[in-house]
Amino acid sequence: MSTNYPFRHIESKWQKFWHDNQSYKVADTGPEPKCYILEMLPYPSGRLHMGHVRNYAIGDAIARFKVAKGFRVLHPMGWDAFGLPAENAAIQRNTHPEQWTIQNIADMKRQLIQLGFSYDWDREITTCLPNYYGHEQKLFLEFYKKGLIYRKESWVNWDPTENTVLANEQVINGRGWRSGALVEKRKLNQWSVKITDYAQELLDDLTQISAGWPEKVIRMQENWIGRSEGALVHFPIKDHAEKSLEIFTTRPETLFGASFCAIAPTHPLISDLLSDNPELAQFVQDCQRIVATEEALSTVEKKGFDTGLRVLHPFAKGQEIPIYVANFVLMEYGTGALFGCPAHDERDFEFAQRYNLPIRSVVETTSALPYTGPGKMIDSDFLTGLTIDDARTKAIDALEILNLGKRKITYRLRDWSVSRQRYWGCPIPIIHCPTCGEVPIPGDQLPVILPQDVKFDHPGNPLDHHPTWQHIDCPKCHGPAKRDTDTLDTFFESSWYFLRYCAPQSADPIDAKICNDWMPVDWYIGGVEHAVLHLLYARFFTKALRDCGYVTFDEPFTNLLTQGMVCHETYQDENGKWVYPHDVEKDSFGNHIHAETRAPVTVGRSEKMSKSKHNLIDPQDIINTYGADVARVFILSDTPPDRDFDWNTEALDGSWRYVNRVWRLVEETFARIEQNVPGDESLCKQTHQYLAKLTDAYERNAFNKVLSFNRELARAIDDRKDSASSSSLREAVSILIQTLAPIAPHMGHELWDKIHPGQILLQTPWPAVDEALARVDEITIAVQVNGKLRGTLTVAPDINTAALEQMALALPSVILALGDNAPKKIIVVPKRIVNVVV
Ligand code: ANZ
Ligand code: ZN
Repeated sequence: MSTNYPFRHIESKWQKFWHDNQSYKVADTGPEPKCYILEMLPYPSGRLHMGHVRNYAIGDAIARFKVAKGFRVLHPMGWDAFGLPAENAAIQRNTHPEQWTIQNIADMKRQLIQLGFSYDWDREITTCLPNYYGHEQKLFLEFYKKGLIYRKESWVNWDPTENTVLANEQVINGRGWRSGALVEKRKLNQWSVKITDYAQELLDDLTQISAGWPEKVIRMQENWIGRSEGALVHFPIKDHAEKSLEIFTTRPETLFGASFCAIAPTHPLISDLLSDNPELAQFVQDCQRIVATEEALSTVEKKGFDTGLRVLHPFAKGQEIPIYVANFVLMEYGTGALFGCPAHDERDFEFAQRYNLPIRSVVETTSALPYTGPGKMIDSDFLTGLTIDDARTKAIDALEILNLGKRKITYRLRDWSVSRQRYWGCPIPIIHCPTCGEVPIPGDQLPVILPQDVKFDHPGNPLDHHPTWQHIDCPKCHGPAKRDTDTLDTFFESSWYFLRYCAPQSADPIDAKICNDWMPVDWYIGGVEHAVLHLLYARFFTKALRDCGYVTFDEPFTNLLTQGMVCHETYQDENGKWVYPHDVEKDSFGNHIHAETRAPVTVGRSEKMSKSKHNLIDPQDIINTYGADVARVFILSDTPPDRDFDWNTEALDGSWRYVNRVWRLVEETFARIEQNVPGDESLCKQTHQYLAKLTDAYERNAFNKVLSFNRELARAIDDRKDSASSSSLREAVSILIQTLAPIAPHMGHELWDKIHPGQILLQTPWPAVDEALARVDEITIAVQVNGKLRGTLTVAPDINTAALEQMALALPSVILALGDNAPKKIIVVPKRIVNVVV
């Protein structure tokens, strides 16, 4: 027997070939139809993880298949290179964020090349370089001119130790994730993007893409946008004749069940009318301790404070309703105020019980309260007897006549706050002048480049501490002014990079012509964790840039594939400490033990690979031991791309054996292929039947199926390798190689070169299915009596039902099973089962 597949030599040979020949460089024009395959760009943390390998192996298989199918494929790669980890690394290791980032990019790029991915590296984008973020500043200013970016005071999470704003996700149990300090609410001037202007379009256009996106991502986007139809209602404030409290409700028909109003702790009414109440001030301060995300609020205990203020019911003359300040009311939603109807809302019910407020049913029910189902209105004056829907319309009409309210559609979607008090991000190209106010940096002074000489020895934003950078003369009045020292949220960079890949050297941020030709992306592949924010921002950018005249399409991504997570069992030692997989062995009884201490190890659930649980496998180890092709075959085996992948060491060995088997199969068949001998031709039919299945599996991105059909084809070849005619063997082996190559490209190229010397696999079109050969002329059908298997029939696939029933009834085993009973009915499941029921 021959030796193992020599992957080291072969993989580096073909990587060099692809590089030297610029094999993956793609032209912006050409006779072939375009196809844009895009994988989410990685954050350059320094090392690829298994999730990257899976993501990029999927993208590469699609890209290589499309190339073989005759498309002109754009398949670029880049780096989402701004962000906090670089600053943390700079602080911890005393390097510069840029140096750390650039080094990491070099390391990860080497790994991507080692994996043999087919990227057009001429289009590489690094978002932390001025030739990317400078263009981003131009786009920022375009949005600014259009009124799509504005500055406003908003409440932020302030970490008093780090002197910076924290994102909601960076606040854990009310404390800064790194400093551990109690986070405060502060009002700061922040730049915001008016994504809410596009709320309805972002919702409506989901129908344009729903065919190509996973259903669950569409639902998540819908929920995030969160359209609610309802009404604004003005409640006159007692003893303040000129003032009223404006609330938003989705259930105006329940107004007769109102027993309190509640306002957010930051509602302006508090400073307006209640500023001299120290107890209230204390309550408000306590509320601000907890971060007001909807998620946090849904779990926190509902608390309120009676302000003493009363409002008048808009319909029920003389009825007074108390105003509470409540910790569960969000200032950012609706009007920051609501009326509570305890009988028909869970949260209001809880609140009313706690503060002894009346609970009045206004929808008829025999169920327990609170009741949120359908029904007829009761005890509701002019609404009594109506259905909920009719009552809603009538209530709003009445409010409009009284001039106390109107119809209103609200969205849960908030404007996107993009200011970060950080160094390692795109500088905001605006100047603040004491005379002129906000002044955009003129175009000829762009890009605004980050200063290199910054220190990380103070907490807070290094750009603020820089001695000179922020001081600049105002471009308008030439007086002394200051730069904005905030940088942009890194989601800004990832919102348009796919447009820049189309023409990465363009002097304009986006080359409209080229971009309109390449876009939209045909397949976008990435983690489902980006189902909401990144994908929504990218969709928004596309629409906003369309309205700025840059592009002509509405949606950036036609098809979306959200890959599942890569998971691994978790291990703990006797003290509950996490143990790395490479430290775990099985003893001779099959029990898991620690390789060094020999102490027992408990095996926990399979979970997403993570540093904290130590259940990581380093892809570099797999590449070093088995090679890139085996790593790729393994990560695409057994599991559909959109499902979670459970690490399985036996399957890894199985992938290694399979790649070796194909290698040897070509060696073993080679002499016969070359001899041109006649022989058994039956392999032709099987080859084309598998080719049809393999092609279909590629079209569906069912790479697990691809690999299992490919194995079956290898088995068929193995069975006939000594009897098949040379021509049928040559065709079968060629198709075996070609249909494995998008997943195992190095071995594919090597074997192709062996069988077709001088031909380059990458330039070889996908084999055409011979339909006549591929046609299945017989299928096997199970015959049951009362659901029990009694026999099988081998028939033509297009046989009609009547003939099938007759054949089934004529089977001796069926006659025997029926005995004297006449069949009552016969159920035929096309192409599969005939069931005779007696
Ligand atoms: C009265 C009412 C009666 C309500 C009832 C519900 C049930 P969605 O559906 O998510 O849009 N609300 C209004 N503004 C709020 C805010 N700033 N913070 C927290 N809650 C707020 O939710 C709309 C409902 O949430 C509104 O309808 C309001 O309570 C509450 F039987 O008004 B409802
Ligand atoms: Zn000025």
